[in-house]
Amino acid sequence: MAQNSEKAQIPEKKSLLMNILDVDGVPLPIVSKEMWNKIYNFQAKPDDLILATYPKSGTTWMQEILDMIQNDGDVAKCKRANSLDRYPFLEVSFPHKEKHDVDIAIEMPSPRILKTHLPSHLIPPSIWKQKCKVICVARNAKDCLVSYYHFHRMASILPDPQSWEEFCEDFMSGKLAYGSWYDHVKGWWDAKDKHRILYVFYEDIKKNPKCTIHKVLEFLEKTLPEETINKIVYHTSFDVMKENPMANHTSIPSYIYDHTISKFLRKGMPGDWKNHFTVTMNEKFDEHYKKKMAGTTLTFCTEI
Ligand code: PPS
Repeated sequence: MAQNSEKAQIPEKKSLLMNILDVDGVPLPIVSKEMWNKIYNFQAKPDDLILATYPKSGTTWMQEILDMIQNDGDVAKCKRANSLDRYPFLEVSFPHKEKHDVDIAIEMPSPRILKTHLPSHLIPPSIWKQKCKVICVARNAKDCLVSYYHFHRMASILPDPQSWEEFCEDFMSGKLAYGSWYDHVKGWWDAKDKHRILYVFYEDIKKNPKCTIHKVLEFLEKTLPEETINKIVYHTSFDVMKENPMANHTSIPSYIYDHTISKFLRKGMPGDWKNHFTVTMNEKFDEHYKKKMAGTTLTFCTEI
């Protein structure tokens, strides 16, 4: 793997995540591949809530919303630990944790909120069998790509992006960790017709967070006073989360996330892609996008 001299180095014994290997044709971090049997055979419980996203689509944001809902708007409770330590990713292991997240998930008391970047066809079958509720957050491809690029720059657990142009090519051909954005969003979109899935869009949360919170509450069959909902809107806004060390990932060791290179909560705005795409790149991307998304009813907005 190419090393980026800008990046802090992970201590040697912890450098497990960095290579990407295929599982069923989908590139996954090596820590997912190594634990694949355990991950795929994970035993879900009926009251597990699954948060499924392609990377950089608003996972941390929705997690904060869900945590606030689960804790009835108690901000102090939501600051009990940093985002990564509050709820596990099913398929990931982080160098600062003693255990793989799948083991943390197994031991976690219910009610559990479990995150995953897995495409719908690789999800542990017990999640479907137990009829777990799934909240899927999707974000437009261009902003997702830009965010993923900057994340690869600052996260030592991922391979370095060679150049912006090459990174774009890798995104379009589905070579990045978790594979094709196109297949991922379409796969979950189709799955929503067969399972208990609430599919929401990053751009819609941004446009009207309160409306999304209401949808989530309805999906979870929960009610909260309007005052608490207003509190959740405020606490989970970009500006507030950006200053919250338990939500902005600054409490994660800098050898994992180097915020001097790029912030985890970076722009938080639909449309930032315009600051990165050239006209030529944009035309090429749009043409490719049209082919990949032909025949689906799934549509995104790329600015608000
Ligand atoms: S990860 O690493 O896959 O879990 O990343 P993820 O949390 O899915 O996505 C990170 C991007 O989401 C933005 N974000 C937000 N945007 C708006 N409002 C709020 N509250 C918020 N919280 C996180 C975050 O800034 C990343 O996007 P970019 O475009 O890089 O800023």
